[in-house]
Amino acid sequence: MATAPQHVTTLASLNQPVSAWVDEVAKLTQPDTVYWCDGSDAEFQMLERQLVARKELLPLNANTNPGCFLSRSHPSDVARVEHLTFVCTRNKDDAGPNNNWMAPEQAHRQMDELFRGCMKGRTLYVVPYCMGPIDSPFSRCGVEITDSAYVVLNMKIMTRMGRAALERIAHDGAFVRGLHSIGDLNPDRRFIMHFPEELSIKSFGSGYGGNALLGKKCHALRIASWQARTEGWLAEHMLIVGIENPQGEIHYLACAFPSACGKTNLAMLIPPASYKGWKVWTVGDDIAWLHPGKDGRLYAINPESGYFGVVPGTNAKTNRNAYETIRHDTIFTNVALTADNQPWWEGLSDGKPVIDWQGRPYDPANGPAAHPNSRFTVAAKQNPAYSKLADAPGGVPISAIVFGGRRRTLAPLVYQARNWLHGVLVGAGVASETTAAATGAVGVVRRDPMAMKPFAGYNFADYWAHWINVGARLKSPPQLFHVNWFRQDAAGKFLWPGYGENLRVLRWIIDRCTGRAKARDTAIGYMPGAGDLHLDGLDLAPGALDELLAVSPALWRTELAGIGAYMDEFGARLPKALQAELEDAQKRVAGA
Ligand code: OXD
Ligand code: MN
Repeated sequence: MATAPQHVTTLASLNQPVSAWVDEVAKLTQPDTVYWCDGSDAEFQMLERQLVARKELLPLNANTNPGCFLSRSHPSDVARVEHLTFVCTRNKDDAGPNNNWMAPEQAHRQMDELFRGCMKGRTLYVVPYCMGPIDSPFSRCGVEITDSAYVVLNMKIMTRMGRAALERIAHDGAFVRGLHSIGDLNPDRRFIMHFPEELSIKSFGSGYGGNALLGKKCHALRIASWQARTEGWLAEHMLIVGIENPQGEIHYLACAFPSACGKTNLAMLIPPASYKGWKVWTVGDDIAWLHPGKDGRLYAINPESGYFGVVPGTNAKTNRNAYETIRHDTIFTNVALTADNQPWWEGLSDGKPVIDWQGRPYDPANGPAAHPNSRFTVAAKQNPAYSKLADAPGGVPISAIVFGGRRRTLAPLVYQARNWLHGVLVGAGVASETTAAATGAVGVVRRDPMAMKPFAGYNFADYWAHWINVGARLKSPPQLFHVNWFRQDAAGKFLWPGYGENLRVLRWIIDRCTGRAKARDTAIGYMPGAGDLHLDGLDLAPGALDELLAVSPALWRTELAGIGAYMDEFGARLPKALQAELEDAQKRVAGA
């Protein structure tokens, strides 16, 4: 093994339990070199240079996109792999019917065989990271060991990574252990295993963000949701956004939508022209850790420090903030290239692709030029709408929690739950059409409670019970809502324009929280009447608003029966209160 440079020895000596674990992993994986990451900019640039020299990172046009690079993944490694993702608890029922399960001993045995000798000829990078602001009591730390320098670069952007995190680990005395190798990228030897009882993760055979950046989905959602239940908080697949009205009053919303359903766009929304004086502040675009505060409100931090966002569809009109954010110092993964080496993707208004995401001359017969799940990785601080409170150790107070999904039919533009328990039912009943963020068929409606189907690290029945308990501890809980930006008419045309116009719906939501807006009491919850939304300057197709705000009792009877059948899968563990709430909802719809 190569001798460690001086600063590396110093880092290793900062933390005995981490270095003991690193030694153990190095013995198993047999790397040529062990490198402890300090998280400095110099280190980031050194790794970039190494990847460029190996042609694993392509510098993009330095005039138009300074500091930007393109990475191309193996064509079979472009998304999360839910069928290869496991939660390994001693008792199978603790993982629940919502997770793939394997006994921990078997999973360790199988993974250790894959990891044995897998880093020969490679460098083992030790990546200490902190999820959340370094000085927040709500933050939690981990160490990822990986043999991918691309992962190190992404972890530096997405987390507080390096020396400061290692110092915090020494202080906390606990950390999540994440072991990752890209292996040989063979999908038959690809597994993402979680051991919540041991606070550890083993991921092999993929370099894709959601499978390989272990701080993100694996730690901040699957392991953290387990930790959160033990410690009395919530780890959720939610953006956090601050909406400031012209009077300077700011309300923070946490919104749970499934992957690739516009969380990044909503978190960075640009107000419509007629909303003069309104401002939108991004706290987070993907994950929220929510803690009951001493004042009885719920407070949120964003555990991440960067965005790993879906690129296609991003342009100056749909999301000008994201568009500005990714103009420099951004890692693009699986986008196409123009003749002058600029990144290109479907939905970008200018330029033409000449090279597709696989590096081939672009030919429309091969499909889209950029992969539909192509991504940008970029520091959150580059966002022009970055909230001043994004790094606040105590987080931001949440006025409303908004659930949503991608539904062509059924779910109206917006409705409000009657109370917290009804809101838990609304969240538990979320269903959405699948997207390219995970491998498998796209556009199929599936149950995705609280947008956490791929990410809850334990049995959903226990998770819903935990939600109910957290609500009971809040004197001033957030109001709970459901939205659907994706309703279509009979011809398949979207009824609602989405993007910046969504602020009109968020305004009604905030006004409901402050008691300023009126609502109709309907069979599924409180809804705006046509005159209750501020739609000035918006040109909706005739009849569109009526359709967007319509509730079909017949369709809802079928939907609630479907939710009931889904919940039955959880058997006796399903909270009785949730079952009773469902029966009440069914009665209301039956009588409508
Ligand atoms: C993501 C996802 O990358 O949800 O955020 O897949
Ligand atoms: Mn996500």
